[in-house]
Amino acid sequence: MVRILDATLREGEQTPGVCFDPHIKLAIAQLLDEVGVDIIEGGHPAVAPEIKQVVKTLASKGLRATVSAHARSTESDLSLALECGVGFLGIFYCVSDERLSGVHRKDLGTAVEHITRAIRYAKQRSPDLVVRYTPEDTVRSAFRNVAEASVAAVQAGADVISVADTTGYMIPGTKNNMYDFIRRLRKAFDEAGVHPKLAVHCHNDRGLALVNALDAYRAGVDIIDACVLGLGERSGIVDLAQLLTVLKADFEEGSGWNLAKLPALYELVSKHSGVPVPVTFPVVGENAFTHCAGVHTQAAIQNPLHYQSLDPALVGREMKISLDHMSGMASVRYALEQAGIRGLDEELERAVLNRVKTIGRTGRTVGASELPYIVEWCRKQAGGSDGNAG
Ligand code: HCA
Ligand code: CU
Repeated sequence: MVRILDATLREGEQTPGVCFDPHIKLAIAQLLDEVGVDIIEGGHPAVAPEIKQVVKTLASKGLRATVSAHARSTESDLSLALECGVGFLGIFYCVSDERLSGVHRKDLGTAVEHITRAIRYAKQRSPDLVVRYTPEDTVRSAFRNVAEASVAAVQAGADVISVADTTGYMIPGTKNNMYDFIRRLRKAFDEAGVHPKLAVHCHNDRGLALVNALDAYRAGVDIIDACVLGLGERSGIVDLAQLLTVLKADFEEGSGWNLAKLPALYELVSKHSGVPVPVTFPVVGENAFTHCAGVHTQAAIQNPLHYQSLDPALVGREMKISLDHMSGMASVRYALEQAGIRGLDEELERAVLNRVKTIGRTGRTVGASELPYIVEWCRKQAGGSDGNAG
């Protein structure tokens, strides 16, 4: 079983303009717990006292999920994180040659010394803590640096090594692909006699975060990071709902997940992040299970699978038919049936369809609550013209 780490409260808050109130963070964590994610990254306690307070409160909330804190490899960052009582600690330090010489002004040996000291310190203070080490920008760093730092990190006590595609750089089918990277790293670990769990953190700069995460899954990673709405730096990371849905629907993962909670989770996060859910967003978008064109609706009404490959019930949703300029008679009849409006003759049904199409051409759809008024209007027009004729 793969495990899921949700990073909405940490990486998600690195989305420009996103800052959740502490009580909203608790509500988000509660829903994440109900969905069934395994690890909730609560924040980076050294960033602000309010963040530390939230991480600490989350850690003592008795959630089923393990609460995690994010930290640089400095003693002050680590102390603040450890004071929160978390069960999981993520330490990151970039070991690319460019970063080592340009930013850290250290050689690899000194950097490794720094990283291992931090891990030993954390493990000494909290022996049961699960420690993850991330060589930031893993996939663009020299492989030998990543391998050397990671092997040393594991020998110092790290339990998990995370492969971060910090800039959304990997492309399946090219030499820079996540599957081969994970396999190569696992081999290097085996050769060094260390056996950490592997995690993956995929950014979405090329729109390939989910595909790369699935590539990592295929290569056998143990933990996958995701965020609600795919929030995060720049184009964010893997979208949680899409990841969970694919893993459950197509890979038999997540027997304990309750994906029917996803719509409520997305509504909450969208409202308080100010990031709207695009209508076309898979799984949770307004249109994700809505059929529009006459040909589609006619077939979907008979059997939704003609035009759906996912069961909306999996995520607590229903198939919908859109009433607009694309509608045909089947759509109108279905909508009337759904609204409990029965006994219309064909002429009246056609009048309703014409009205729906006219409204649709103005660029909007007809909602279920509007339909009875259209029926009433059309009935009156028919009655009126009957009257005139008589
Ligand atoms: C960051 C970068 C990070 C770290 C991931 C990790 C990334 O914002 O600190 O610590 O596992 O994408 O590399 O999110
Ligand atoms: Cu990131």
